[in-house]
Amino acid sequence: MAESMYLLWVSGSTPCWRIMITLEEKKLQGYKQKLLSFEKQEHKSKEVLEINPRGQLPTFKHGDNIINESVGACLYLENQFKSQGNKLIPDNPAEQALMYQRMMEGLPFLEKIELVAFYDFFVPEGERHDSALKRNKDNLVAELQLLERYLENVATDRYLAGGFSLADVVVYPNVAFAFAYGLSAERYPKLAKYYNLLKDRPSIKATWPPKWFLIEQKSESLKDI
Ligand SMILES: N[C@@H](CCC(=O)N[C@@H](CS)C(=O)NCC(=O)O)C(=O)O
Repeated sequence: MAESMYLLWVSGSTPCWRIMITLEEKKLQGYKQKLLSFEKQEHKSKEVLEINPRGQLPTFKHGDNIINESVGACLYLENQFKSQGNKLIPDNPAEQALMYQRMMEGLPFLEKIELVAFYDFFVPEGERHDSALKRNKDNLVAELQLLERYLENVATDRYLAGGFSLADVVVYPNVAFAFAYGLSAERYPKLAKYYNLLKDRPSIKATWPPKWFLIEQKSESLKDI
């Protein structure tokens, strides 16, 4: 079954990582994959554009079914392979509601991180303003503080929405990304505990990005947040 799947990905992309974690959790190892390079503009190649007209990664196919949006792909895989591997959407209505809530509200988190970590990269020199950067930082701090509250009781098997679920598949890569860019474990102890508890989970360990995009230049950019 996994042989009919094809993932085009780039290292350090948290949307790509979500699909890879889900494939591991659902025991779909052996899928076809290709690691591409942004530096070489491979995400704008004919091969990618034919499957994903946005020219973005992840680009994902299962047989003739194309589902490039990372969260859509994770939901698709869970639905198609419900009884295979680990269950990622709980049945209990209260648990399911919490899972969807945490998963969906985790989506803008990545942009909030990037607007601080890559501020100089995204905003041309003449257009940078301290007030804009400060607003981006305040938004990120508010998000991180909320996550600290959500993770108040974090422990083994007690993550963002109870047991390991799609909420973690979606949000954890962004948390790891923030720590890779220097986020302080002292200032965000619950997030750090969450980060460390899941670091060695087989699906996460097996798919850990071999290189974070631009990390060479920006690895400390979140240290004062
Ligand atoms: N909403 C998409 C986001 C995909 C996305 O933004 N991918 C980035 C890498 S993380 C990309 O390909 N950027 C290059 C570009 O937009 O040209 C998803 O969750 O799958």
